[in-house]
Amino acid sequence: MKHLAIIALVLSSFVAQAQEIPVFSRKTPTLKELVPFRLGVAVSTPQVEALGSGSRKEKLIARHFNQVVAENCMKSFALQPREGEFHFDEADKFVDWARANNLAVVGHVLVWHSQLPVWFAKNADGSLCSRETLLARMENHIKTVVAHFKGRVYAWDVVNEAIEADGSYRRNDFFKILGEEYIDAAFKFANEADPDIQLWYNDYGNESAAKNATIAALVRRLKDSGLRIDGVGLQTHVRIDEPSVDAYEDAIKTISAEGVKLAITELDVSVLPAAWNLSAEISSRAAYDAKFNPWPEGRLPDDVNGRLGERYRELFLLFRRYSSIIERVTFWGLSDGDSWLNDFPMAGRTDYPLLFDRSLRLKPWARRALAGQKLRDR
Ligand code: 9MR
Repeated sequence: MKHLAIIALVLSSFVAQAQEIPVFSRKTPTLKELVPFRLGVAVSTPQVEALGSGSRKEKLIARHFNQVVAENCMKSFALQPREGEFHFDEADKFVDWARANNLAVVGHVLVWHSQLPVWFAKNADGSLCSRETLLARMENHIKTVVAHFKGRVYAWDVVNEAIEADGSYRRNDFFKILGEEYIDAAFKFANEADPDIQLWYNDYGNESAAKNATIAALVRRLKDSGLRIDGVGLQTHVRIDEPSVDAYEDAIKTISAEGVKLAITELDVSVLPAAWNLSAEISSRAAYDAKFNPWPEGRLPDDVNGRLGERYRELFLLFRRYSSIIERVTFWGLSDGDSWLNDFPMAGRTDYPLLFDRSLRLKPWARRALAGQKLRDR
C-alpha cells in the first residue's frame, strides 16, 4: 500500500507538472500577433544609423512589428538636399534592413511643406518659383524617389498635411504657386512613376469634422479627375484626454465612405499638460516652463500610467471595430525616449506617449490594451 501511495504521489506530481508545462511554455504573443491589421513603428534617424549593430531597439522592432516607416530619413530635405543631388544611402540602409527582417515599408513623404529644402519652391533670390519650375521639380523629385524604391516600398505618403483644421487648404508654397492642384500633380507623378504602389494622403487633427469634409472632397475630386488615391492616413497624435473616440469614429466613417483604405499612421498619446494647442504643426513652439513638465524623472505615476493604458485600449477597441478598412496602425516611435513629443511644442519635456518606456520595458498594460481586453487591476 505504502508503495502504491508513493507511486500515486509521484504520478500525480508528474500529472501536475504535465498540466503546468503548457502554461510555462506557452509563447507570449508578440504585439503584432495581437491585432487584426499590420502593426508598424516609425524608425528615427539615430536608430537607422545603428541598424545592423544588433541593438535591443533593433531586435524589438523586428520582433513586435511587421511594418516600418522612416521618421525623417525619406523626407525631401534628406533625399534631395540640393537640387539634383540625391542621397539614398541612409534610406537604402533602412529599407534593406526592413526587408531582410520581413517588415513592410511605407515611404514618408513625397510632398510636404515642412522639412522641404529651401531650393524646392524658391528662386535663388528667395522669391517663389514659377508654376513650370515647381511642377518640373515635383515631377523630378517624385519620379526619381518612387522609382528608386520601386518594389521595396509598398505605399507612399504622396502629400502630407495640406489641409487646415478649419477645412481650408493650407497656404504653403506649393499652394501659393499652384493652388490645390499641386495635390493632383503629385498623385499623377507618383502613379506614373509606379502604378503598383499604394498612394496615400496623410494628415493630423483628424477630430476636425471640417478637415475631414475637405479630405473627403479631395478624394472625390482626385478620383473624378481619373487620378488614383488608395488611402488616407489619420496621423493620430492625440492626448490622454482628447479628442473623443466618437470624433475619431466620425472621421473614419466620413473618409472611408469615399472608397479609400484608412491607416492610423503616426499614433502616440501625450500625457503632458497641453502646452500649446492640439496640433502637430511643427512650426508652433513654446518656451520651456517647468509647470508643463510634471514628471521630469522618467517615471510616470501609476494612476496616470493606468489611464494611459485605458486610453490606448479605447483607441484599439475602435481600430479593431474598423479593421476591415484600417490597413495598419503605426506608432510614431518605439519608446518614450525616442518620441518627438519630448521636444514639441516645448523643448526639454519628458513625455510618456508610447508602448515601451525609457528602459525599453513594454508597459504592463500594452498587450491587453492592443488586444482590446480589460486591463488588470494595478
Ligand atoms: O517626428 C518627426 C520629428 O523628428 C521631426 O523633427 C519633424 C520635422 O518636421 O517631423 C516629425 O514627424 C512629423 C511627420 O513627419 C509628419 N506628421 C507630424 C510628425 C510630428 O511632427
